[in-house]
Amino acid sequence: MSDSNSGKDRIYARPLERVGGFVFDDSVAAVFDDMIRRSVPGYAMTLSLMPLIAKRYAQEQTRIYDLGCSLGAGLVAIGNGSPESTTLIGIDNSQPMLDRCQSNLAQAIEKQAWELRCVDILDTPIENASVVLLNFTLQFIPVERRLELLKSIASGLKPGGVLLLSEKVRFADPKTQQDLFNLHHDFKRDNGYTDLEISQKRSSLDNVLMAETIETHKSRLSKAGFDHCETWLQCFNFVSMLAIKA
Ligand code: GEK
Repeated sequence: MSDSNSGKDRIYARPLERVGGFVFDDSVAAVFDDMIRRSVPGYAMTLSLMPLIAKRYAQEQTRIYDLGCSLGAGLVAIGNGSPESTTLIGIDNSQPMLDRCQSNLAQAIEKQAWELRCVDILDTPIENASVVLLNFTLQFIPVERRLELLKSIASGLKPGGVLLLSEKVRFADPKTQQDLFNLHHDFKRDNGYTDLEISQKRSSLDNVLMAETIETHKSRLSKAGFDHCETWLQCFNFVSMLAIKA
């Protein structure tokens, strides 16, 4: 990421009288790279392995979509492993994110054509796709609209295409849920966040980020039209899944 994205996340460092719902505004976009790397265990590894996934699944003359592309880290990673004839399409409904994404992609992507669209991913037709990324984005979509989104992705994928779905998850077993929740907080503390920052951020995400179980995701992916689905990476309560259209 370029210097314009290198701000340190201090958004919840001071006590707030009222913690509002989390939004992807300019202040978040300015520190987002630091925020996601210090908050999401496995984020860097997910990105680092995306080129291998692209090498195996991206097809000539197809589109590669990143739904909720933020600053473009996923597009750059997947672009690295994809044929030159692919077109990279980044979708996000936060203009501050896309403004920064635009300059990141201009510097990082040389091979492929690319375009960014500031729209809701629920209003985005998926066409002629071989790889679709939902890298920590489905969790922000209302639960009752997730199936229609996945159906639209499955129908827009070519045979042999894949959806890479990364999510924060929860666990049905209360002890497992508590233990992995605690480990996630240990990860954040270890990365320099204070208990105040962790608790204010958690409040801001209440009813904004809705985590589901791995089983719920797998069953929805199957209903949506994916033929094979498996977790390929898990770090505490964060997972990445590969859903394949036969
Ligand atoms: C990465 N994938 O760095 N329509 C379009 N965009 C949306 C919507 C929506 N309905 N809802 C949320 N977003 C990225 C990280 S961040 C994950 C993804 C996180 C966008 C939102 O604006 C934000 O940029 C992104 O989805 C989620 O690999 O913050 O934990």
